[in-house]
Amino acid sequence: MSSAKVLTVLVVEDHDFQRRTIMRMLRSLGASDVIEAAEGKQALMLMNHATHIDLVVCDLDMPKMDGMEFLRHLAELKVEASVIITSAKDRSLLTSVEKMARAYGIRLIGVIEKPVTRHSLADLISRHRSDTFQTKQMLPSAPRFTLEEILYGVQQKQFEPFFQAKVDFATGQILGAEALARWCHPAHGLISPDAFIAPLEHSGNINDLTYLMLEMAGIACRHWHEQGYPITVSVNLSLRSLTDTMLADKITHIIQSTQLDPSHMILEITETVAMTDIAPVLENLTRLRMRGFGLSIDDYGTGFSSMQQLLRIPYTELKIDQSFVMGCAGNTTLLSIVKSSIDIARQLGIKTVAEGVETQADWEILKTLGCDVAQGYFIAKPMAGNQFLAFCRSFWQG
Ligand code: G
Ligand code: G
Ligand code: MN
Repeated sequence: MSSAKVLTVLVVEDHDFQRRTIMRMLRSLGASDVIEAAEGKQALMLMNHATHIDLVVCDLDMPKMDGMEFLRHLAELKVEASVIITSAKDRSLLTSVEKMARAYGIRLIGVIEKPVTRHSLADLISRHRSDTFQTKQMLPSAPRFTLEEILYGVQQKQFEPFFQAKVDFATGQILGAEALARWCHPAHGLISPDAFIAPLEHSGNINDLTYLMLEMAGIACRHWHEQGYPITVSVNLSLRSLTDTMLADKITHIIQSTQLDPSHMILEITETVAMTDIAPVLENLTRLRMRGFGLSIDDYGTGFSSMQQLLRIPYTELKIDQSFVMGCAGNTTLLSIVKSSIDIARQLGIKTVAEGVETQADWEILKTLGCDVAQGYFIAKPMAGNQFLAFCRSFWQG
């Protein structure tokens, strides 16, 4: 924490002794200002009146207002602070609280099982720092864009794919990369997908971006092949686009124009809640599979009728969602979900990809379980096209 500048932390904890302990640890970790509240109402008042709070460390089990209600009010206040939850409850319960907090739009950096240690706090605070650093890098002033601005950006081809490596657990070799859209805004710099995917999807304009991504990812992958790296590229497809029965032809056409063989492209589709219009989706995906494209079920485990979807669609790959992968080495609930996902994939004869591998410990256990492919910060973050080629050069095991 040597780079510590100002870090104002609010500790919400009803036990005096625990609260003081946490406050002491925070100070020793370089927090410049630590304020306290013994219960939720008082904390909310402080949030309303305090100048600025960067981080809230909040207990889950409190009398009067519990941690969950506190988080909901926090979300309603639309405060920018990051949140760390502490609790003595068991891990599976904490996982649902985590999901709830995220669903409320809380910037949750993690959950600490009590007793809180200096080490676990230090770990999450450094994550907070890199998060805010990244957010600042990506979104200088967190601009919000109108649909017109986004569409203009797409039309001007201001979007480009960043690439995140996918690596073979068994050999450590690079197998491919996932293309993740970034908007290189002429005035605001790099903008991440949360600012543009949803507006494009909801307005029925996501195809414009998808086509651009397919073309640029295809060209990049073709280039990697020419440079001696015969790897795959994965592109995210919005389920919405798949209701148009012309999509498969359009995609085939684009990939043909880049001279990439479809067997080197994987299309990732997120499983979502009950699809009513499943017939055209099946037609598109089956046609794409027949033409040699790989099909990946993205964010597996977060959707609805997982099993049913798997049986209907000829997937070649299953991507275990990062919410189950991160920290699975130290969490029996997560681990059992990961295991059963690997089992299902094995029974279906398709590959498993663990997304969100961040630590050596998670890498080791996933490898032992027989997971095929790793993707995550432990290996590499998404990077620009030219950087990715340099990464291949340094990482390649020829
Ligand atoms: O790095 P990351 O922040 O890139 O991506 C956030 C989310 O945006 C992910 O869920 C990812 O699937 C989605 N995403 C990234 N690029 C694309 C894209 O080109 N098309 C679609 N539909 N989703 C994308
Ligand atoms: O398409 P999908 O929802 O699977 O998009 C992957 C998302 O996960 C991207 O936003 C990508 O940046 C992010 N991601 C990939 N690996 C990691 C990781 O190890 N840690 C975290 N926090 N995010 C990751
Ligand atoms: Mn994906």
